[in-house]
Amino acid sequence: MADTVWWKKGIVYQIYPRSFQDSNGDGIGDLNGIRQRLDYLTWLGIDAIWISPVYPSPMADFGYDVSDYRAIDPLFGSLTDFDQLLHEAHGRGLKIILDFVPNHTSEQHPWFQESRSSGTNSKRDWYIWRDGRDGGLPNNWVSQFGGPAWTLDPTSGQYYLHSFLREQPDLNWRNPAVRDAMFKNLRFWLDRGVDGFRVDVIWLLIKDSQFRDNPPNPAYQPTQPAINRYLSVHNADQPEIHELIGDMRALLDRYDDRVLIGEIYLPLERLVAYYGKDLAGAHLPFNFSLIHGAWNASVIAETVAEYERLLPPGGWPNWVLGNHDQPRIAARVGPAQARVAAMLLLTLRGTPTMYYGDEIGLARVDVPPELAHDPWEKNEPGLGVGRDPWRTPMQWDTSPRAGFTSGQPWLPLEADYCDRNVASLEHSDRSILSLYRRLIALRKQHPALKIGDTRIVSHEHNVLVFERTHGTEKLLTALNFGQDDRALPSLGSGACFVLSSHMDRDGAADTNPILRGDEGLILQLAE
Ligand code: TEU
Ligand code: CA
Repeated sequence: MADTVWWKKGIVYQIYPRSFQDSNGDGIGDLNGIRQRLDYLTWLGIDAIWISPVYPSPMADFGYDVSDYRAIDPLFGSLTDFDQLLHEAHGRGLKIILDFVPNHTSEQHPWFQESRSSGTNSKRDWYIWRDGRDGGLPNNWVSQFGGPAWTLDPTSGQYYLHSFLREQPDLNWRNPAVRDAMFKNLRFWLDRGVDGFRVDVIWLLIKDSQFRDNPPNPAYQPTQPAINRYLSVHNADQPEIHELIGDMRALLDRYDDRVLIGEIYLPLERLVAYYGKDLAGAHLPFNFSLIHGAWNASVIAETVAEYERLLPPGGWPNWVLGNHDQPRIAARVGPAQARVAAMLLLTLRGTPTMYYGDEIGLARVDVPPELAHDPWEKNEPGLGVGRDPWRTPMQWDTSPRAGFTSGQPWLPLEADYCDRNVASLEHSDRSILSLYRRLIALRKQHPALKIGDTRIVSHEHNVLVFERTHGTEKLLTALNFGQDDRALPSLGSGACFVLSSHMDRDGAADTNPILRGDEGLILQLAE
């Protein structure tokens, strides 16, 4: 076990930097703020921090529109602050994973400024420029945030492609010069000592070389975001992507133990291809199936079984409950099931990624329209795609702005932050925060949970039971996704309660214990 690499045995914690901790009173979280909270992260027990983008950016998409890949936006601090954060994190044994945004730059990036300056500029082909077709757009591709994926540039009369906002022009990854320049940017951070990257929309980097129209989606409903109008056959998940990811991975492999995580929204059977041939692709292609599937025992059992079946030999699984783009878990399943979800995430086989604030049970924080920031919400008003309610400030204590800032927080705090905050919950034995901390500690303490094998035992009556084993150690997780009490299958003699999600029982278990509604249990079976 000692030789198991850190990203397999560790827990990743995502920080949305604007919302974690403000250190200078401007109402926006920053790097020094994160550094001030390292003690908390060590106390919680996580192993690696993934920080959403902190590079210079006009913030059209809050950092996912990068104008300089080799610096820190003054809003978040400086390179010196970053180095200090990295140094202090490493001093505590914490890894730092940066967000790399290669699909597009900001329109303010000097490369795009050059590229758009004329049809013959040497950087013209660094982006994706096309002539219109029949007096209209080059093809029918839609932006992920709604509206056409093409914008006409009057200087040359050509259109440029943007899979997201028009302020986020897509780079042309078929151009070797783009690869070189972007790989150099990766090396800049690797040389500084970062422990890896979460690569934004990695499955979108390569597009159809002929720019063919996408076919219509027969299941499209007008209540859905416009991106669902067509099937993403030609603008995403192209075969050539795997060679590119292989090159990216080879670059990381020139350093010690760096991790490559890919953000990929694809069904499991397509997702697993991103491990690459002979596992030479992403170490961890993000598995979002717990975000999109129904919340019940049989669907989750099927998902786990399907994923385990599809994983390539040696491919290491991973699980995610939420991120800055998705409704928080507590909002999706409610506060009682959020505790069951915590136990699921932290006892499944594979690296768990937590989203900041989920450990205090943060749910949806209503953001009045006049305070809304998310450009997606502005692009597709009325569709409920605004991501602000999942990006609100971390709540640390009962002081006036929850300890997040001395100024005006950029997004509102939850109305009940006086009850839901780290300082209050850390001292309460049965709080969700205490539950997360116990689960994290257990995962560290038990090789069966950390790196053991898994097997689904049953999924009847909305109760999922699965086993984790390592050597002679055998643990069982039983999760009740419903509200009714259920008897567990017979455990044999000598079983012990390790932890209930209600945090009110331990010690010897009966042979047929009752699992209460909304309860999760970890049991240790006799050897
Ligand atoms: O998100 C990619 C992305 O495709 C999501 O917006 C997705 O469409 C949606 O959430 C699925 O439900 C990444 C970043 O995580 C996001 O914050 C950025 O806005 C986007 O890329 C552009 O860089
Ligand atoms: Ca600040």
